[in-house]
This record gives sequence, structure tokens and C-alpha cells, in this order.
Amino acid sequence: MAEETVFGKIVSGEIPVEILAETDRVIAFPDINPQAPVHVLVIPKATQYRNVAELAAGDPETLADMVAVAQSLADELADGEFRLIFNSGAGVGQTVFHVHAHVLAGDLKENALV
Ligand code: DGP
Repeated sequence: MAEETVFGKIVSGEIPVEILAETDRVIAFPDINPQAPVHVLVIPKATQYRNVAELAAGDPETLADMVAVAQSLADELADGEFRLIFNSGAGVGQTVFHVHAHVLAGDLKENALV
């Protein structure tokens, strides 16, 4: 069983966020520390996957759902183009060990890598 993270508390409703998109499997909400004009996090409701490789192996349909939600957010909030980032490991900057996609869109600086 994975340790509870801040995103687990967001999924359960314990920490309120502005939900920008929701499916049976995923939710999307603004990053608390935005690095781009549009910076949204898309996360699975399931809490046991710590990173994108674990999710791809364990529940690829949810990973596909996350990508589809990223596209619809970029269509809705920007011009349809977006950068999708999954930090995977503390050494590359992952701080929350509940898999999440950073969706960056709008006028991106080249170094907006989160
Ligand atoms: P990463 O470094 O890839 O693990 O990104 C974690 C992101 O999560 C970071 O950009 C800040 C964001 N974040 C952390 N806590 C909260 C929170 O309570 N609410 C929201 N909206 N975002 C959070």
C-alpha cells in the first residue's frame, strides 16, 4: 500500500481544489505553483501508482485517459498545443509520489520543464 500523499487527500476531498476536468478515472486541477500560463495537474483517482511507469504497467487505460484529458484542457484553455511532463523520481524533481502529469500550455518559456 502506498503512503498517503497530498494528492490522495485531494482525491478524497480532504484538501479542496478547483476541479477543471474529471472522468471516472482521473481529475485535473491547477498546480499550486504555476510555471506557465496554463499549468494543470492531471492525476488518477487510484492512489497506488507512484510514477508513470507503474501506471503504464498496471493501468494503461488510465494513462490514456490522462493524455486525453490533457488534450481537452489544452483545447479549452489554450490553442490545443501542450507540453506533458511526468517527473519520475526524487532525483529529477518529483516531490509527490502519486503519479501526475503536468500539463503546460500557453506561451511557454523553453525552460518551463517544471
Ligand atoms: P512534482 O515536482 O512533479 O512532484 O510536482 C508536484 C506538483 O504538485 C508541484 O508543481 C506543486 C504541486 N502541488 C503540491 N501540493 C499541492 C496542493 O496541495 N495543491 C495543488 N493544487 N498543487 C500542489
